[in-house]
Amino acid sequence: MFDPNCIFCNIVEGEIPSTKVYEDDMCLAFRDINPLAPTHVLVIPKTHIESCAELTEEHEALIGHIFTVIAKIARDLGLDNGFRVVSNAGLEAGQTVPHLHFHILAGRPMSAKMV
Ligand code: DGP
Repeated sequence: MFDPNCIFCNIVEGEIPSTKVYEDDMCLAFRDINPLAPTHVLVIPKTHIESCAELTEEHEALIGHIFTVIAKIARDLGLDNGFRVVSNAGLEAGQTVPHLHFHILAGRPMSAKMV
């Protein structure tokens, strides 16, 4: 579903430009506009889901697919030394864009939380 007021839905539609890393029928990956690590990619479902707190059994295939895509992106970008995957849900987690997204972060030591 498309939410016209959602930044990431508008990125999916091409109304807002992004630097794409990967795209298929179900998901899109693009560079974060405000990178917090040398590699900082966001992977989102094309359909509007507010956060991982909204997920139900009907989304299991989609989320499984997204993690397969995350592994592919990590291989394609050569993240051989490791990477972190983060998904913030809700205000207290610091979620700023209410469209489910998975941060992929790599390229510097990340012992402390930073997204
Ligand atoms: P979060 O705090 O988990 O909701 O992270 C949202 C991320 O989305 C944040 O790291 C910045 C990124 N972001 C916000 N607006 C845009 C945009 O218009 N383009 C891109 N590429 N990234 C965006």
